[in-house]
Amino acid sequence: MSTLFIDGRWTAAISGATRDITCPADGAYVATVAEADRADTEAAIAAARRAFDEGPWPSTPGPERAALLTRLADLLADEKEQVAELEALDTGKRMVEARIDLDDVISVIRHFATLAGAEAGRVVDPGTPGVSSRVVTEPVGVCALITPWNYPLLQTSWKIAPALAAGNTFVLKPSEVTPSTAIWLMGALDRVGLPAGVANLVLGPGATVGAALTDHPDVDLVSFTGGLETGRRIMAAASDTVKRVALELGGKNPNIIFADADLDAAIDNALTAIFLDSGQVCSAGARLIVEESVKDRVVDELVRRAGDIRLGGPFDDDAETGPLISNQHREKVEKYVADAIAEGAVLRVGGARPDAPELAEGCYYLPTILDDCTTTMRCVQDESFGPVLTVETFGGDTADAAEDAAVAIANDTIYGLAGAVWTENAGRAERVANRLRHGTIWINDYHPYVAGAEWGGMKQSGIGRELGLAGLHEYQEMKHIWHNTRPARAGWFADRSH
Ligand code: TXE
Repeated sequence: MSTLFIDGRWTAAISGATRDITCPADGAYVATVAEADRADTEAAIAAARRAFDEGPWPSTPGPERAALLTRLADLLADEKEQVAELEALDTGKRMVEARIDLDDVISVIRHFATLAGAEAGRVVDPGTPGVSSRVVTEPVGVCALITPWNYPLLQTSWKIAPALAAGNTFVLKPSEVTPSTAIWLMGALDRVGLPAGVANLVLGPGATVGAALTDHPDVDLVSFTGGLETGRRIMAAASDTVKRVALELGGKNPNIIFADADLDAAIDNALTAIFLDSGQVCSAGARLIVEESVKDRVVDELVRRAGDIRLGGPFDDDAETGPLISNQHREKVEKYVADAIAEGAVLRVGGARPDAPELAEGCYYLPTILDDCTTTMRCVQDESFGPVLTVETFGGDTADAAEDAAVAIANDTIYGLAGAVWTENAGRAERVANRLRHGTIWINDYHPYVAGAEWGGMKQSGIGRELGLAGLHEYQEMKHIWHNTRPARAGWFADRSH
């Protein structure tokens, strides 16, 4: 099964190992792919190293790199339906969501094409006659790009597009359970003319393939999106060779509703915030923090509507959200809910697998709301990465006290990725947004992002901001060049030769 892409060639794993991919929506067989190990990964790293040290790509002019990325975006636009189907079958997500993801991928690639073609570097005034001084940018080198399963091609595009725009070479390791769009991508990069060895693909488990990428001395940069525990391991593994590290490690994101909010809009968006893609979104609004005076109205309505959400697979046009990624992940979510109830949370809706026979073969879990939660509970602190909303309340004798309480609760987490505040009071909205220690804050909205804005986490949600479609800086080294056109003797140490 030749689905590894190394040095411009499709190849099987050296060991001959393979893995079957199945669709989480119904357990149906999707594909068989090669399962790499350390030896394949080292071959891919060697190819990327050669392509960086000897190949034309790092010194290819920016406009040519931009043109290649534009051809890639055009190709994806042409083949969007076919690629959306690959993504939907691997993840179980609905086609409508897969198509939206691919529109995002196309705009990410076009965004970085624009940056690749732009002038880089700047002139610095050296303050010395006869000297010119400038800061130039260079690619970092060989990048290990490790991605998860929830938005496979989108998260891949956030990494490969800036890496290529800046002139790096890379080895991509997608999640072992969602490899199909990464395989399409390698073929597409080959078709649009990327030189051999610049883009390499290894498929396989994190513990072997991922680990081989993060401790290898020939890898210069690791960019990882995934779970906090894995992120910690990767940062430790990368430290021996002092690699550049960019991490996006999820969040436990507060969604704060003040009593003076437009409650209909807030409730509607609170459902999207947590139940989109069954909560398997790093920025999911998993913590509802609602002012006491409107709590019953808000939560009763959320419970009613959550109970009506229709579940279904990629081709079910009536479905509103899909399955979890695997049975293993569903079991983790089930344990999380059981533990939450054991520690005092009150189950208001969900908390079980659906009983509809047509969903029996899929990894479905009902939209779930846990009421009466407090910040000290594990369910409020730990990411479930499933369709589970916890409810906390706040209040105060004065408006200022209520604001302080909401901010304190929302910041009481080791994560810091995203959050939202709902209020019709513009001053309060700004004050709260400024005080929240999370990397993206939405005011009276949830989830949107925009090419050109940055994305990344504070605290233990991560390191680095490149993941959000901003500049190329995470994938570039800065170099200062000082050019003295009138070299003079330095005169520090006496020349005693005469
Ligand atoms: O993620 P992992 P898992 C969170 C979410 C979820 C938890 C675990 O809370 O429940 O993580 O999910 C590769 N060295 N997020 O186990 O393990 C792995 O092969 C190098 C949040 O699926 O982090 C895959 O390619 N790589 C998140 C990638 O890391 C390793 C999205 C992600 O897998 C490795 C997904 C190692 N030692 C899960 N071990 C987000 N931030 O959006 C694993 N990998």
